Amino acid sequence: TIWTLLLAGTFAASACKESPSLSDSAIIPLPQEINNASGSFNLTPETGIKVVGAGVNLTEIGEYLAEKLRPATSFDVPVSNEAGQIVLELADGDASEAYEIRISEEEVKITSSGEAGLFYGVQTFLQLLPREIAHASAQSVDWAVPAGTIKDKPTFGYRGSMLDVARHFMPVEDVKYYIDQMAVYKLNYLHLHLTDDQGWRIEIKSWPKLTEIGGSTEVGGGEGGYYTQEEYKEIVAYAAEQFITIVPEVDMPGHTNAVLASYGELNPGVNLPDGDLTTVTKAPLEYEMQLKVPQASELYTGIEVGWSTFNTDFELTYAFVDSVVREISEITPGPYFHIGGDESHVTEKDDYVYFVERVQDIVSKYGKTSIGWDEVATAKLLPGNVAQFWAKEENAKLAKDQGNQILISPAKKAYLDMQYDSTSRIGLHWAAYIELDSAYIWEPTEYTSGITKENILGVEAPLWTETVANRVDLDYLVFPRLTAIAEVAWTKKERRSWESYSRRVSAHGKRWDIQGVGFYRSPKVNW
Ligand code: TNX
Repeated sequence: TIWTLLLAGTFAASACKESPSLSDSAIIPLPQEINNASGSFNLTPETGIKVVGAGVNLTEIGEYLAEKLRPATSFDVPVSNEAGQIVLELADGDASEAYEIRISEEEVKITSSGEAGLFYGVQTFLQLLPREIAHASAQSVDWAVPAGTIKDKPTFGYRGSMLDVARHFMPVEDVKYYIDQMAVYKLNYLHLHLTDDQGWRIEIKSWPKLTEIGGSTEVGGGEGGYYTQEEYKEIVAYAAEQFITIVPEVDMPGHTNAVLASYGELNPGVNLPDGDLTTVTKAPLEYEMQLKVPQASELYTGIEVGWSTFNTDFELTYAFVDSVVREISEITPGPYFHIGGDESHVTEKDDYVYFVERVQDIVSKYGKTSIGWDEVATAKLLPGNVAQFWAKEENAKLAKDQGNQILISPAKKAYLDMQYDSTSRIGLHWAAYIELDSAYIWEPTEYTSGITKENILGVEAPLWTETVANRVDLDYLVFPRLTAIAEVAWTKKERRSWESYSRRVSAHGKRWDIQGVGFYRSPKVNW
């Protein structure tokens, strides 16, 4: 009869209904290789995690995954070395960020020869689950993951972001929140811009007034703040658990008013933006003493740049830098120390070069590698030191010609503090308006003429905070653009397309809604 035919037709249709395939998943950054298989793996109340191999942090990685799975599934998700359908296997070989995932109906197996690689495999796996996994409370959902295999590895070894905690101070909790978000997108370096004209944000035991005075305000005149060394160590450790290395920055010789306001003896006589000359600098000492006791500058809460400088002739300046580099290096396990070096518009050119070269030696004495904003390449860089390209191509070129590597942060593409368009509620626009498609569509190895893959250490997206006062502001400028930069840094150019990314980022928008991340709903995306 007609009814039998109709019924049969309905069954046939539902049997054929395509379940989503692995390559349709919304993974950011896009993995280098995805192959589909039929069927799916389902999380059930019995699913456990099995860790295999001799890594010191394997159980922690297993627990990290379990803690992400438990709230929304309400399953126990035990972690052990004995049994489990989700296997995290640390394979032999040099520690690597590359990983593979094999998903069958019975098992999910994540393999890497490095703990970082396993962690990235875990991040990818989490993004394969239905978005309800982002809820903090139990959801009734079919927890299916499409079968297939993923082979993945990063294009660049340094994938970073920067928080300017100097212009507006950010509490430890907000920094941890940012670290959590970076980890989702496989970013592995967090650069903390700890000092600027408006604030000094890290305790230095041998120079206590830096935080007492220099840490006491911020842009707009708020109360500022700083991290004690214990708190800084807590941030470093928290980041390390998610395979993120902290890069501390002390910006000098410019951007130093917070220092000069804290210690008058370091103040060369600051040419404040309104033109006040406060002290005499190069007079012979006896004469200077009769004339004027060096006087601290005033604290600054505006947003002008390029008007402050250390005196590069004072030996005390270098004694100061030595203590600061020593104390921070002692609590920084990562290899890099960022010396700033940008926009020193009131430092004589020769003085600037002399200063950068001396400071590099201090950093190297304490076992760290210097990174500096691109202007540092006008000095003779030590081998291995890094120039961070933000504005001047000719500086990137100078670094390359000296045989040094470049960290790519073009202000027109990677600056998270730029407005999206002229209507953006906060943000600056001196470099560009950066809509999401503009933040996505560029290629680090082609951006600067003459700078190719082997000259590039990696990519970093800085968030300057002149206009960013709190987490709501941060969310708005950072999301979704941070994910665009993360993909530019991770996924090879041939695999990237705006069409694919914009589809995937809309899926992330739904997760951000669940988590209460107040992202910018770019009109370029169908959210
Ligand atoms: C330039 S980028 C600066 C910062 C500002 C930023 C604002 C760089 C190395 N220096 O001091 O905060 O512009 O976008």
